[in-house]
Amino acid sequence: MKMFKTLATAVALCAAVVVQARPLEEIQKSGTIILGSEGQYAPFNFFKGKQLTGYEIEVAEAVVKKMGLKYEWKTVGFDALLTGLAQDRWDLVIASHAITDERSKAVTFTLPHYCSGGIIVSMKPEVAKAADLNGKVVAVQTGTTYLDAVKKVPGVKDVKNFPTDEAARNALASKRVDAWVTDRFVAKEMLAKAPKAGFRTGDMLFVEQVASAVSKGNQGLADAWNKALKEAIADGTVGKISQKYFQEDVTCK
Ligand code: LYS
Repeated sequence: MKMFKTLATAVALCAAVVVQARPLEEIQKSGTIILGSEGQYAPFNFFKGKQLTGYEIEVAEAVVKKMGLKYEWKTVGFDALLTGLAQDRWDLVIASHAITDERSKAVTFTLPHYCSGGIIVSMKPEVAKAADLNGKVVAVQTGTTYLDAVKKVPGVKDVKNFPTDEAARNALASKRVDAWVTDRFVAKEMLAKAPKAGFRTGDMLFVEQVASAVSKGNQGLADAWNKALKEAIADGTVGKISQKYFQEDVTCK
């Protein structure tokens, strides 16, 4: 009896730990793909009232339509999104994650849906280049490639982490930091929306390709997504969405 109980506990533990990502066939059978995003990163993914929207939200919805599926969105903090794939909380994450070697160890990336990079934003003309960050305090969102990049800039006095990109921006606006590093298109949109706020963009620190991610090795799903994404780029659907949000084409050329 005791042995049986131990065995039963072991089986239950295994079942709890080994969560299997849903393969494409299973998603197709259910008819609905579960998508994960952040919802706090305008103009890529954000809430307009109760409605989740933005460049990559609209791109995802167009891609899913081409895949012949319905979608259901889940939103959580940026930091929890990729781990949620391994826990099978959603089938695919689209939340402005750049393709990096580190992340590629844990997840499988699809083809990129935009090409961009990290840019320096400050309120002083003398803080514009990487070298200008020497002795300065810089704000970034936790878990981002901006954090990794700023850590590598020699002489930075302090890197302050914030749970959202908006909180990092607010730290700059209230002059608690000297600079903020964010995505170049996020900065572009912000400057266009608030030209008198006193923000200025400086140099780009690095470039990156941004893609969605599926659970590590869920290749069937990645392939189906890639095929539909290619079609959506080729037929101009993605280009139209890009023009709407950025007045330019942000796809990778
Ligand atoms: N593209 C950056 C990265 O891959 C930032 C994404 C930030 C989303 N709020 O980490």
